[in-house]
Amino acid sequence: MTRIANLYGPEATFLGVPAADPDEPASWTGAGAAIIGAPFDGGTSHRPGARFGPQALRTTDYLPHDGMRPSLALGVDPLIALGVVDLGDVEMPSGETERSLAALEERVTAVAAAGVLPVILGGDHTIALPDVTGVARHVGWGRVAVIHFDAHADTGDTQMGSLYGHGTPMRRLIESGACRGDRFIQIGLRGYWPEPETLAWMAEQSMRSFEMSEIVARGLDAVLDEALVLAADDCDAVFLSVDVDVVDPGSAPGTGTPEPGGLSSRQLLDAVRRIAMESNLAGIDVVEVSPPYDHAEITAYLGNRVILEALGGVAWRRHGGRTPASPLLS
Ligand SMILES: [Mn+2]
Repeated sequence: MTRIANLYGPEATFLGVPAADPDEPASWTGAGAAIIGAPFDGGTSHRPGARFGPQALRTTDYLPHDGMRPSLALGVDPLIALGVVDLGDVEMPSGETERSLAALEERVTAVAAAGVLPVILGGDHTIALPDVTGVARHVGWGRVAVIHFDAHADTGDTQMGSLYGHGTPMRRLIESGACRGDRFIQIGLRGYWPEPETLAWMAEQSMRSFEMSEIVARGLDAVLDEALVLAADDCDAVFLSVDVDVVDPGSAPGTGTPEPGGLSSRQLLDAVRRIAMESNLAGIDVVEVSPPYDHAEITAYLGNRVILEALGGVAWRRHGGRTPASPLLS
């Protein structure tokens, strides 16, 4: 199969990083991280459009698309330091969920097995199932902790009668044993779903779900302290899954299931950076950016920066940037 640059748009790589061809391992196995587009929104329960997410996440920026992004805060350029490449999109036809998820799992598994950090651009949250599964196949079954930012738990048993959809991937992952329920950490839940039966199932798995009410009461820093300790306990790596709807719809309107009262953009960016700096990240996905519902590219800009903060933290950890505090503030 020839490389698919962007399934639904003109050819472009993430902020201009080099393109790599999945069928030519020499073009990507030496990279520190690889972008994988997952343009699938067949699992949405409400507003679609996340299939256009990968293209928006790759290209929404006012700076030159030159493959360089030196971080002011971290003193390191993650795209250069890690040698990030872009493998293009996986072919994921909206009407063929299982075929689409299998294709993505195969791609993520191959990237992880090569020792390259997979960074998957969604797509709706259905893709977390193949994303975490592929990483677990490399790191070890049940050896990956998940830190999951979301307004919703995504632990439904079924979604409109289907096992696969953006409301069910976290249950499928725990059922399969790819990751442990008691190392599954959720941050930002709120609103009016799921129902008590699903909450009871989550409690049986010993999932740790930090609802917005707890974050407001304790502060996000204290929550992250606890989350990072739990994620590092008897696991070998962390998968970071960021559903952009964890952020308040006022700052992230372009998404399928907006739930008022979320994190600020600043909180999410700082949290993602800190997790990447303090964890052994083995995979990242950023999901549920739906450009047709966006305004002034607010959500696409945020998603692009979430990816850069995550990569920045990884680069800082691996390559030793300067201390994160700005000298101007000392
Ligand atoms: Mn989600």
